[in-house]
Amino acid sequence: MTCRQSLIVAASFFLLAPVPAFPQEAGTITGKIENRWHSRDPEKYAILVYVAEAPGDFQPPATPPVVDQIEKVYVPHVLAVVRGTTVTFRNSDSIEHNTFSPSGDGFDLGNWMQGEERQHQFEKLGVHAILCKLHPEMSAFVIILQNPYFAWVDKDGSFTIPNVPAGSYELKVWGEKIKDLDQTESVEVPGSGAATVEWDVR
Ligand SMILES: [Cu+2]
Repeated sequence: MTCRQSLIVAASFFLLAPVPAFPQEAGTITGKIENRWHSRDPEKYAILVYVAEAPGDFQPPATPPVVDQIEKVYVPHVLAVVRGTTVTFRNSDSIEHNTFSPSGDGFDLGNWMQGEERQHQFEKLGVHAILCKLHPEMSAFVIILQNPYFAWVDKDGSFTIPNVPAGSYELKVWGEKIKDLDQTESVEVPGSGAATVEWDVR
């Protein structure tokens, strides 16, 4: 191969090399939430902050998250996942349990024994109260979201939602003690860096 031919080969290789996809501009939503119930007991009165709606289709996780039943308590007590996610409900107790939801999708997985699991694929957006017909004191919440841009508020009220595509969004909150679930906060996410939100949640 002549020097000239080598140059042509090298040049065509360069031209044919895959062009990396233009990276989508994304920023972070960070902020602080004030809420009297959450500041009283951040674990008991957990607060979820989420982007109400974002463009695009979002894939549920390949591995179904698990909600366990341990000593007559649902663990975790609250779970937030995107629409279409299948959740595994497990019974780790030596007694029989049931799992049903009177809200959202509205389903009853029946009763089952220790070591067994049942699954439900969640389709309706919003809050699903999870209950056991055999033990009225047992409860959990599965929150079905349109997109994966959400965060649980830290003990001190702060939160961070990373990698949100640049754009204008409405933030919403969910918590067991939050009365007005329609209250929103507008946020403008930059192409890089952070948008900061200070939010007094009723
Ligand atoms: Cu039970």
